[in-house]
Amino acid sequence: MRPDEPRLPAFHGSGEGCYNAGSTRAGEKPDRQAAEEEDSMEFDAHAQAIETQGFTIVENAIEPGLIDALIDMLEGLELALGTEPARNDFEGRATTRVYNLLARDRLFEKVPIHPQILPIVERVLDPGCLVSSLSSIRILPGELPQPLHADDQLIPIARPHPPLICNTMWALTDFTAENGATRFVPGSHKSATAGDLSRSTAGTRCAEMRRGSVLVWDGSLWHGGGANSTDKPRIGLAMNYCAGFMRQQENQQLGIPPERLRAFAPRLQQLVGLDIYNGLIGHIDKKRPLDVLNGTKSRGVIWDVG
Ligand SMILES: O=C(O)CCC(=O)C(=O)O
Repeated sequence: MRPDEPRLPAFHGSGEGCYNAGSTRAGEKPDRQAAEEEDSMEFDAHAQAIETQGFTIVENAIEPGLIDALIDMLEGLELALGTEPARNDFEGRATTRVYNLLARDRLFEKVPIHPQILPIVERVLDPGCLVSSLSSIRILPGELPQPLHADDQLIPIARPHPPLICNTMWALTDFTAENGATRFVPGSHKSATAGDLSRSTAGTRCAEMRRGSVLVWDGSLWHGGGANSTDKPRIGLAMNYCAGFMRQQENQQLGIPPERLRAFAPRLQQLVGLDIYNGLIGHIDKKRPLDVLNGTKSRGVIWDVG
């Protein structure tokens, strides 16, 4: 936030490597249940903020070691892939992006299931939510503001509507007003129209946050990457989720090799769409995709119950 902007309520992650300012007094350790209850109340508060204002920032959510590893990995990937900026205004002519990250390296498997972020997304959507896409966004010096948009604006459903998409931006570097921090229009998730695709920053606020913090928003919120007037890149990870009954933005089942899918943690397998939603949606001949992939016996679908 800019200093003249009202501060968001301060939330503190309590994951490994994070200092949770409110959780302990010196020499005192809360028991596991108390810590879980405290986390749960924080997740509720974040979900409530998304409901009312369209966004929240989870400060210090990600372990510094994971941030370092992600930065190194992305640098290596961009070099290996020869990644260049796109040639369109939306992706940015001075921005590099690497898509389909779950297929690139096992390190990225930690991202969709992060214990300080996924519970918030599960509250905004529901636990049957899916990974919609996972990509990196490196805004280079000289980039202009991205056109203002809503991530659900290609979905032909009247607005406003309940959240269908819940997206997150992981700050791998500090995000500042000068280096391209994401800009957004608070409350616009309740608007009857989507973003106007203008580059104007009038009426927008800036998600200034420290490296390791995460911006989480309702997919109806108008937003866009900021301009970078510094001499250093702004690096973010766009970890995006959608409702379990929707089509994912990146095709996870074909885009990730079967041997990689088989090795995912069970929760990640669900999140990429290898389970069925509400006991039915996504089945193959009444089997879960995961059972088809593994040749294992399936529990069947909701029709088989009772
Ligand atoms: O890079 C950002 O801060 C936002 C990017 C974004 O909203 C998008 O590419 O859809």
